[in-house]
Amino acid sequence: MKTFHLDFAHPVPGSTPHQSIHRVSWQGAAVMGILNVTPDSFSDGGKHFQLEAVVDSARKMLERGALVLDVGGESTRPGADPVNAQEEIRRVVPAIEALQDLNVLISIDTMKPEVARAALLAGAHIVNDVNGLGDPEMIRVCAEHGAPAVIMHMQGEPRTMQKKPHYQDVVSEVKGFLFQQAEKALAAGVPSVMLDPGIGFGKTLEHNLNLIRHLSDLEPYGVLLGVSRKKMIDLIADVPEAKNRDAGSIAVHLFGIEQGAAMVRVHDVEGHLQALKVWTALKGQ
Ligand code: HH2
Repeated sequence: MKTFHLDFAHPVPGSTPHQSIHRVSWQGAAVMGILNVTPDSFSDGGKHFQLEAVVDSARKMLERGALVLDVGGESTRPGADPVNAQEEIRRVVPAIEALQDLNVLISIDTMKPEVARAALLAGAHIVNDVNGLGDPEMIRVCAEHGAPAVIMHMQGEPRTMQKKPHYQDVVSEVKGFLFQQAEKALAAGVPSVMLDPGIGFGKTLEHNLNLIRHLSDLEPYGVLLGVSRKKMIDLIADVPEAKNRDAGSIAVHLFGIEQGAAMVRVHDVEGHLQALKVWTALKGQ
């Protein structure tokens, strides 16, 4: 089974010193649990608006085996209205502070450098940027705080990205963008990066399928795959309600792990870990 790692400038939960940095390592694919603190997220919006509910959900995800919790304060579902930085900070900072006692790795899911900075100061450890570090200030924030970044590809912006996605060659264009951003970030002092093709972010079903089939093209970087409850499952299997799409999500994620994904971003942590354990046993690993 392949070993993956993320490097941090400072000690974080689960890290061990490794030369001049602190390293979190894992074998096979890890699970990142989604903790949205938004009133309008497409599948779990509103549920975590109370702090006790956030901590309760987080604790359950950890007990079930999540390695990272991904806290987000702005919905990026297709057509979502943007939220200003102040409001996003008001949503995520108290949640991140409330999670500190759990001693868990936390990523902040944001496109805004000021939100990332506030979240890192409040105790987050990783920046998950669906805008792929497109704002150079985001690279500076990660480098200054010694925090790894998840670099995701998106064509356009959430409000309009699904109107007319277009590529000449989706796999090589997405790979070209991700590698270029990864090199920029590492050269600027970001300690470590993971790459994410951005399923559903300015992509048709065909684009998504093609990218998932070619995930291994993104190695040698660690790859994050996020398909949990997305429209893609509905388009394939006719499941209009997002909350009913966990079975399809698990199927896509296991396929992605077979292609080399290091981490999957999911709502249903328990279901994914059950499937992963069975799949790993079958593989004899
Ligand atoms: N997808 C969503 C949000 N953040 N981050 C990464 N790295 N990869 C993804 O695929 C990804 C992401 C959208 O899903 P969700 O958080 O469930 O919904 P919403 O944006 O409506 O809150």
